[in-house]
Amino acid sequence: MDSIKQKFLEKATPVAAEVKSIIKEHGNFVMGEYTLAQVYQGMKGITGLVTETSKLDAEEGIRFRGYSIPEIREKFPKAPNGTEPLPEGVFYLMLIGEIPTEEDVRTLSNELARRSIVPKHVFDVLDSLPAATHPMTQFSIAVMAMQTESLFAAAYRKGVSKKEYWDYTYEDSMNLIARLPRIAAYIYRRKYKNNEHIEPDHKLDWAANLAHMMGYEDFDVKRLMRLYMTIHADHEGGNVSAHTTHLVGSALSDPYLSFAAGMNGLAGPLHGLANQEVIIWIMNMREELGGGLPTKEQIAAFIQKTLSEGKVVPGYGHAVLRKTDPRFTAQQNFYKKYIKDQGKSNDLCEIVQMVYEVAPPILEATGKIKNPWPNVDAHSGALLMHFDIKEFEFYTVLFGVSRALGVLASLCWDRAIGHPIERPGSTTTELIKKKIGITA
Ligand code: CMX
Repeated sequence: MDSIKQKFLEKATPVAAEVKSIIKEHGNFVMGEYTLAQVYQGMKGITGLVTETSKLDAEEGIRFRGYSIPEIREKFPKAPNGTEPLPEGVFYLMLIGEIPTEEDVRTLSNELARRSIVPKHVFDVLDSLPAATHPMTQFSIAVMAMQTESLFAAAYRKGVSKKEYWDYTYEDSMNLIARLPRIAAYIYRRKYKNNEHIEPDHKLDWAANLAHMMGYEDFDVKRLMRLYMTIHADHEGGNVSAHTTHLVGSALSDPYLSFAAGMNGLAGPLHGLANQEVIIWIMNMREELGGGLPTKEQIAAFIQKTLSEGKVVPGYGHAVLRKTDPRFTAQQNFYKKYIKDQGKSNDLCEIVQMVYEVAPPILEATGKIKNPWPNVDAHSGALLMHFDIKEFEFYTVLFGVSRALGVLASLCWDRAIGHPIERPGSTTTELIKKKIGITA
C-alpha cells in the first residue's frame, strides 16, 4: 500500500466510526429549518450535505480544512524557487487533513507521475471527435472513455465487500488526478496547436507539467498554473460540480462516471464556463467601443446594457459568497506582483480591475442580486490571456483539472465514511398550495 493511502486509512477509519456513533447517538438533533423560498430557489442555505475537504464562509471565502487561500499561499510547500503553493499539497491537505511536509508533497508528486499513463484508446476517442467539439465536451468524453480502467467498477463486479470500497475509490481517484493534465494538454494541442503533442516531463510537478505539455515553458506560466490549480480545487460540497460528483458517486457509480458527471455541471455558464464568458463579455465590450481601454462610464453603460438585455454579468455574483472572492483577490495580487510591478501592464487585467470598481454598485442597485462582488472567474481568463493562452473555450478545462483535486478527495471520504445513496424528497406546486392553504 502506498504511504499516502496508508495515511488516509489511518485518518479515515476513526472518523468513519465516529460518524456512525454521532448518527446513532444524536441522529434526531435538529439542524435547522428551511423556507418555501429555499425549496423553490435551489435549496440555498439548507445544510444538507457533509463534505470534509473544505468549507465556504459567505464573508471570508473558502477554507480548505480550515486554511484560507492567503494562508495556503504563505505556508504550503512550493516548487524549487517557486512562490506559489504546489496544488498537490492542497490535495494532500484535503485528503489527509494535515499540512504536508515538502517530503509528503514530493512523495505525492512521484506517486501521481507513476500513475500518469493515459491508455491509447482515450486519445483515439478524442481523435475521432470533430475538432469543433467544445473542449469541455471533449474533456468529459475522455474521462468517460477512460472508465474502462476503473478498478472500483471491476472490483464491484467481482463482489468486493463494502468495507473495501474506499480502497478502489482511492485508486481510481489517484489515477484520474494523475492522468487529467495529459488529457487536458492533449485536447489543447489537438484543437489549437496543429495536433502536435508534447511528452510529459516527470521531473516537473503536476501543475508545471500541465503547462509544459500545453507548450508553455515560461517560469511565470508555471507559477500561474500552480496558483490556478490551487485556488480552483474545492468550494465545499454544494456547488454544482462537487455536488454532482458526490450525488452520482452515492449510487456507487465509479469515480470516472462521477467525475465526468461533475464536469458536465462545471461546463454550465453559471458555473465554471463563466471563465470563458467573462473574456467573451470583455471582448464584446471592446469591439463595440472600437478597441483600446474603455472609460469607467463606458463600462458602466455596457453593464447596464447587459442587464437590460436580460443577461448576467459573468464573473459577478455568487450563491454563497457575499464579499469579493479571495480567489479573485489572489489573482489580483498575482497580477500586481508578477506582471504590473515588473513594468508589464496588461490591458485586459486593467479592464478587470476597472469592472471591479464599476460593477458592484450597479449590480447592487438592481435590488435583487444578492452578491454584487466578483467571483474567481472574473479574473482568471485575463491572466491566461496575458501569458498568450488565448483559447478561452479551453479555460473551463483548466478549472476542471483543478476541481478534480477537491471532488475526488471528497469521494474517497464518502466511500470511507460509507455515505449512503442520496435521495432528497421532492414535492409539487399543487401539494405546496394545499399545505399553505391556497385553494384557488
Ligand atoms: N448579473 C446579472 N444578474 C445576476 C447576477 C449577475 N452577475 N447574479 C445574480 N443575478 C440575478 C439572478 O439571475 C437572479 O435573477 P432573477 O431573480 O431574475 O432570476 C437574481 O439576480 C438573484 O440571484 P442571486 O440569488 O443573487 O444569485 P443566485 O444564487 O441565483 O446565482 C450565480 C448565483 C453565480 C449563478 C449568479 O450570480 C450568476 O449568474 N452570476 C454570473 C455567472 C457567474 O459568474 N457564475 C460563476 C460563479 C462561480 C463559479 O461557480 O465558477
